[in-house]
Amino acid sequence: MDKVMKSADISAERILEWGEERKIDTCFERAEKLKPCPIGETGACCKVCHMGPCRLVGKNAEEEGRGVCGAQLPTIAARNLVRMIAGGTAAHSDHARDMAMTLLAAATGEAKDFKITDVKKLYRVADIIGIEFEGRPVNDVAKDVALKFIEDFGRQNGEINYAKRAPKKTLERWRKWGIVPRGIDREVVEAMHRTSVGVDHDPDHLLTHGLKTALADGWGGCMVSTDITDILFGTPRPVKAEASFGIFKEDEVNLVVHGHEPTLAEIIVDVTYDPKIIEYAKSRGAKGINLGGMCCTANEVLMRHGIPTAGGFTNQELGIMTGLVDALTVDVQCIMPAIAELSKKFHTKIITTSRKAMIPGAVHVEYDEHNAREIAEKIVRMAIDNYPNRTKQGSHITDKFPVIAGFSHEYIEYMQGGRWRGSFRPLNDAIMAGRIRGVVGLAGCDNPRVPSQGLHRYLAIELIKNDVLIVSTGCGSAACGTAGYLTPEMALENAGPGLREVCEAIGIPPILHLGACVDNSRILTIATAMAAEGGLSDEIGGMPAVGIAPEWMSEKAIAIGCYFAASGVPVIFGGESPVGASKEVTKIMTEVWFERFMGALHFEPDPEKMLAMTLDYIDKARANLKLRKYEPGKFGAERVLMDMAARREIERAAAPHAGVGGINESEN
Ligand code: SF4
Ligand code: MSK
Repeated sequence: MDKVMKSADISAERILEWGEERKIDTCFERAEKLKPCPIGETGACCKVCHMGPCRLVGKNAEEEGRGVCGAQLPTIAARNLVRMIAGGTAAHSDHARDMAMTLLAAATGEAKDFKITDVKKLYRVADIIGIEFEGRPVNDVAKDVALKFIEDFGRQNGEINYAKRAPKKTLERWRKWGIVPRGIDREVVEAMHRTSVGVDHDPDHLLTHGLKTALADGWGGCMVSTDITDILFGTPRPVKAEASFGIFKEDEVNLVVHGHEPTLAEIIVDVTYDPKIIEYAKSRGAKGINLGGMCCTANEVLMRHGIPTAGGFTNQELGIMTGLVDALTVDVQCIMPAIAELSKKFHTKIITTSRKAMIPGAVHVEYDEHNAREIAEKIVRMAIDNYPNRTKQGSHITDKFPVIAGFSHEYIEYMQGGRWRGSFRPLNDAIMAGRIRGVVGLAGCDNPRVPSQGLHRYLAIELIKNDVLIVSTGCGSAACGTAGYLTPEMALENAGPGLREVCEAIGIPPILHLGACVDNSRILTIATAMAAEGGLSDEIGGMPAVGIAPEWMSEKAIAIGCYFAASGVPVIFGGESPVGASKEVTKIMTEVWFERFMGALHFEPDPEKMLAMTLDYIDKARANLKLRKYEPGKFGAERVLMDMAARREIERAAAPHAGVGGINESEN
């Protein structure tokens, strides 16, 4: 990061320069013009009633300042944060609800275009939540699984289904502090109630409910969504694809899926392979149809079908500015309303599809899971019909990089021993021996208020140099992908000696792309498996593991950060702290949460300090676990890592007629 740029992505920067010459505004210019309000930014503004907004500023604001009702700064900052958690939880969990409804409709035959793709995963999930599956028709099991998950939203008392999936000691901590979620909707509603005027004023009490709500997101909404998506569309395993603006083709119809929910996008993928649709594209002068993605819908179809991605959040306007996007179809979340106005300068058609999300200026084609294929076909035809309208207007920047994505929990287990011996033992052993120093979840949005994607990239390189294995999700993955970081060669070129050996032996990149924002739940289940495997911590807390969201912007990121903290992971966010005005709230979220849950949520704008804090947390966890002190290039004894060829040999011997390529070949 020698030069201060708007984006650390060279292609993005070139498109921005092209746009600047033509006075085309993007989020980058708007971020420059519109500085954040310093009072709201640090959590010191309350507007939950119309006696306010009350802004608690000044030297003694924390001790002496009061709003009109008498609320003090810690109460106000805590309330603001809890409302962010509630917003983020609502977003992920409403997505999960839609997935559960689709599973139910697929199981009952009402959504004829959907089917159960991964039966093995369905059975695994059924087993965890106590649904009988042996000897029963697949759709009956799927229906019961869907109904049981739907209960998680409206349950009034008790515990969400997946609470019991957490390590026993982690669950005990949650029970001790009263933060096991009852039902997802209940926790969100209670968060809104407690933070409305004149209700809960104790910052610690408020934040404790914030953690309960966040856990409803992580171990409820996100985990439910990940698992149902795998059941419906297949559990990901590594696929090769490409990333950045060069995924768009000059001579084909470019259709982009953007947002978060994978259901419509999955059917669109299918439609683009339909020979009659391809013929239709050719009749309009194109050589074919090229599907690409943006943000987390991109991550979903990238992981399962190798559909290329144009990148994350801040790339959405820039994608349109290539002039090559014939249609951009959006579902929900992280969609900038600015794209509708921007698209008028080009030929791009913006198509909104969710009944929950419309944008003035966009065309609305409402998605309905009962009629998915017909709607998907209509959208693809709209893109094709718009292809002849393409003009020369546009930056036509076309760089791209190879990526490997698709590392589900199940595949990571498989790659450490194969179909018959899969486990997390080799990973735990490599950490114990000091070959891998620790694990970092690099997640969250990219943000135009910093050199966008730059903090992700800086931290990714520095961490792997330090033998830290990275698991990434959401726009963090996109930032790494559009830099060419998601390839095994990355390990050869940049990883420390221990991590490089591990990556070479298994044939993996040092940065594992785990999926979309909701797939942060995969990190929770991986950490749980590592705890169960033994040799490290017997709960998620205490592992040499840290979560980082260096460029976060969304309320969802706050909910994710808090569910990791409550699960026992120290988390470091970039940017100004949204509770920075209150020392008391900051102390609760760092020191008090660490004492209770072994997790914390820090905010640190300086990337070098973020890196130092991360390595410090990892090294302290190693010391507390009495693991070998990490020294680059010096390792303790550990079992030999099996390479891919050795693993296949074992599988051939154990099951000579079975496929050897993946975890659930027969079902996918
Ligand atoms: Fe002001 Fe209290 Fe109303 Fe908040 S709740 S806006 S602090 S009067
Ligand atoms: S899309 S929440 S900008 S990660 Fe999941 Fe990216 Fe953040 Fe949205």
